Amino acid sequence: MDRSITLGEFIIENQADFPYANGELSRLINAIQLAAKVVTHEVNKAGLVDIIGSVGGTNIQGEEQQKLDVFANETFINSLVNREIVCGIASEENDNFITIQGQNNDHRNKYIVLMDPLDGSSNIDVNASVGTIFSIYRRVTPVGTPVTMEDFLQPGNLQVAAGYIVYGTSTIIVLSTGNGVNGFTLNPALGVYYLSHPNIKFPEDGRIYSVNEGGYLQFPQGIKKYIKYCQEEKENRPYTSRYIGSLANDMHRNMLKGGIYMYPSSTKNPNGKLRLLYECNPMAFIIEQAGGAAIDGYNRILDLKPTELHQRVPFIGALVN
Ligand code: P6P
Repeated sequence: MDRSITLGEFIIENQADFPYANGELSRLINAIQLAAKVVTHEVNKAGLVDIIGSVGGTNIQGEEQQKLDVFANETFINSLVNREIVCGIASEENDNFITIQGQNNDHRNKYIVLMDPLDGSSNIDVNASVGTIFSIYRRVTPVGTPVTMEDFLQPGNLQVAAGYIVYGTSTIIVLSTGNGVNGFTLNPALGVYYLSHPNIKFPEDGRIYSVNEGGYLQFPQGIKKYIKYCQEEKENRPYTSRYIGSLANDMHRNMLKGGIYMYPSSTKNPNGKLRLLYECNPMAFIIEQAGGAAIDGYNRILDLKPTELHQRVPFIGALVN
């Protein structure tokens, strides 16, 4: 069996794919893969040490912060801050963005990262899979000045890279720099990620639909009709319903097996629940690179102009056939 290349080798071989490349991609992705290893270690022993449960606080989303949320957030931030690439970070767990001055306090770093450090954290206490979602942009305000909100409120079509990590039966980093989607599986014994899912593309067809059907009565009529369509005994239906409550894990499965994920608007949540900047945009970038489509019900997610750091939008991500 030919040896799969490592994530590091892959990044170096494809460095030229990253706009304005001068080794920054490898340092940025290196920071992310390192943090993912540390989070993997904690996730895998969460049941054994006092890391499960709530820290007693709530984040800006009004969601109870689980200890692993806080640990993952701090791990990714610390890993990114020390690599002289990133000038700002926004996180689901932080009310405002973080300005990174750089080692000479000169704000010379060029990239910003937005992230959901622990996606699906309600799964922690029941030993179900969780994830991390990240989005990378080049700053738009002048290098040498502190980042501003303008740097973070860029439309998703300006992302230079995006990806997610799923902490499941194995840890996989799925990444795109705009030239296709590739997945890398961690060998925990060696601490090395190997290219395990080259050039991921949605299958031509799929029979999985993912939605929290508990919200059915509050969904728009069109979503209700589509859910009933999935359930009809006709042609190759009923489809299979799969929903794990982690966008990264649900979309990872649907991208590999073929399917649709929906978190629609509802009478309870007119803008849905998912956050545009660090859940929907990075997942939409990956989905489109894998041959799928991602909309808010009417508009392409990547074309939406953000107005707030933690704004929510309805989200539908699916294969296109
Ligand atoms: P619900 C996790 O909190 C998340 O943001 C997504 O990862 C996930 O798909 C969704 O919310 C689950 O929300 O309302 O179905 O529990």
